Amino acid sequence: MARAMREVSVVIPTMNEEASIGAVVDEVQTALGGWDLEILIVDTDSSDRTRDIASAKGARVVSEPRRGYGRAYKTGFAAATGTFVATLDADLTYPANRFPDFLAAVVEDRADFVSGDRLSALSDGTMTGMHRVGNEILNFAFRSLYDSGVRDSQSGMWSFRRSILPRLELIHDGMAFSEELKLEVIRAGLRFLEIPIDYRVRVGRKKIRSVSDATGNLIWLARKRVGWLPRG
Ligand SMILES: Nc1nc2c(ncn2[C@@H]2O[C@H](COP(=O)(O)OP(=O)(O)O)[C@@H](O)[C@H]2O)c(=O)[nH]1
Ligand SMILES: [Mg+2]
Repeated sequence: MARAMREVSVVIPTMNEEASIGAVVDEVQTALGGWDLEILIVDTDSSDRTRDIASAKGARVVSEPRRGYGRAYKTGFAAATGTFVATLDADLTYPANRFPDFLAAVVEDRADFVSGDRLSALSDGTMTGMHRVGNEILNFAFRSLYDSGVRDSQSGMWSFRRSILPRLELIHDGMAFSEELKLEVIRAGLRFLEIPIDYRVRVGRKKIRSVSDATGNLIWLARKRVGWLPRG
């Protein structure tokens, strides 16, 4: 049966996030109370109560057994029905209450893609020193290789019109999906806007392997720059 089109689909990847997913769904529902809203949880084999909590609160749970942050987003985007798409992590780090500002920029046609910038106003202790340094190395590489002014290349809070997706070539299944998406938006000639946001301390255990994911992202950035990428 075809699903009714929604105004906005909020896509949230999850893997064992029972400590935070309920509060994240609550925050999204509060923030977007005035919108015709669907919340999609894209879940990879959670063995805790993540799925139950999300569905009890009215979210739709989409199963994606294939591992990977990027894989989860591609599946979630394909399942979304909204005219607009908004995203964030399931770990309570991103401020869902800023979604109205993000979406307003797209609705009012000030931007095609809005991304939260966590780094311009980062409070002490929110990211570990290593996490911060890793982010800055990746941002430096991103800006140098692509001559772009993007401040926070690894941010995962976005809003955009779903109709831009066919213009983007999204290949990466892992954490580098975040930078790939931003680069594709820019490459497609779409208007990219960053909005500074408050970033909070993570609830629950992080899923990235900081050093190997960061190294993988760096190698991937360089390969994309020279057009030498594995397909599929
Ligand atoms: N479905 C799915 N979600 C994932 C996977 N890896 C990470 N996530 C989710 O993606 C989001 C980002 O992961 P997180 O550990 O917070 O990474 P960080 O914010 O970069 O430190 C969280 O909501 C995770 O639960 C995966 O393989 N599958
Ligand atoms: Mg996170």
